[in-house]
Amino acid sequence: MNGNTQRINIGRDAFDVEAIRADFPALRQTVHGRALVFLDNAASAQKPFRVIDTVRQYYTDDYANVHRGLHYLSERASDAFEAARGKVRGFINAREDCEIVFVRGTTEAINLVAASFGQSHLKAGDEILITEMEHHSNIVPWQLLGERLGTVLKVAPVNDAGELLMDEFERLLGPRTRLVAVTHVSNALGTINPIERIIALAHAHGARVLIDGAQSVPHTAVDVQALDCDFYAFSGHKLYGPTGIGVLYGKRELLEAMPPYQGGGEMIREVSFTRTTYAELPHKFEAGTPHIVGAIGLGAAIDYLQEIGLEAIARHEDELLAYATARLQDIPGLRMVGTAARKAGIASFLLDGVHTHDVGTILDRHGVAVRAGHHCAMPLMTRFGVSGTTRASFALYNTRAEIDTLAGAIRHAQELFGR
Ligand code: 7TS
Repeated sequence: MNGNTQRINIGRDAFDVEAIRADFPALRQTVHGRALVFLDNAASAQKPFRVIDTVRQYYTDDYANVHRGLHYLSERASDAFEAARGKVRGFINAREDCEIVFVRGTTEAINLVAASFGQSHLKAGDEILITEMEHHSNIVPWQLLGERLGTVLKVAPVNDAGELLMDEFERLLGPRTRLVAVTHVSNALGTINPIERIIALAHAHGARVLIDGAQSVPHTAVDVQALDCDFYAFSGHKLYGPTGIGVLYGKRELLEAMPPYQGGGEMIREVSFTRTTYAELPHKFEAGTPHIVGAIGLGAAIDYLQEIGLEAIARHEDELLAYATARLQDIPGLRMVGTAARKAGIASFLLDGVHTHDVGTILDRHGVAVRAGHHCAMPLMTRFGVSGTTRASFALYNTRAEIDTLAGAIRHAQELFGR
């Protein structure tokens, strides 16, 4: 791979999936003697040369700590780090760069809001409304907060298709609801939630809204100003960027009214043993040396996606999902879990008489990487009366031929288990 750097073909007219695949070196390998078919993208996506090269270049030539020394390299690193923040701002159309807080990922973003917004804006008896389809990252922080503050967690149910029951959601919004925390796209089912309506309803009740965007930003353009959400959280590693970097967007006036999440370097203005004052946004929330190169790599991932176009990516993935749904539903003994009318590129399924982990293992022998299990959404699995599912999740580099391989491998699993 060294010196074999490929650049994407900017300005492709049609969506050229083979050219895109060539941008992702990991996709060239074989697994158990078969071409890798990577369908575990909801867990984490592979990285294009653009990201790999950017990270390599910054560690090689431009590396220094940010916002500290006045020396040349530190200034260069600081500029690149802040430029990455600007790219994220543009990507989700936030109003100001200072509304973009770099964190480790979606999980840390939500924990930051729970700790900081929770401490400053919530008290015992206040209600936080989530849904039955949340990832554990959007459940457990609210439970921890409840243990500390006595806040109450309310949960809006889903129907058998895995769609949020909006009547129930509305009924659960009440005078004590202070925060609504909802996933944009379900990682286990693929359901796209009607977040525009959710945000409008929550605001009409005086509640703030946090959107968990971990599964949405890779697949759809997001405009936080148009949405008018108060917080939006996502992870870099699902967006073809590095691990260990993520984003919390928050409206400026809210972030300003919230206390720091962690204390340390970078987040202060002045420190004495009796009193410390804090830095301006967003640094108030970025204690310690940040994941400098992670942020810069995330900026490169955003550049890459924007050159291809989020709309073109969404079209490609919608087409893949439709094809996969048709192919899988054709398999006798296979049941889809999550059949919402609006879905992003996730196909969760069960096979009669074959344990999900066995399905995952046999698919792996065919070179097909999927996730099998509860997908960090145990309450949702309980709602569907299952312990887990097998999940294929699609990315911009997947193809119909790969879905054919998936379908063939599923049939092989059935044969092995005598179905
Ligand atoms: N929220 C959603 C909706 C997610 O899908 C995930 C990760 C998270 C939060 C947490 O993100 P992190 O980057 O902080 O870990 N989801 C998955 C998954 O579906 N399989 O592995 C991780």
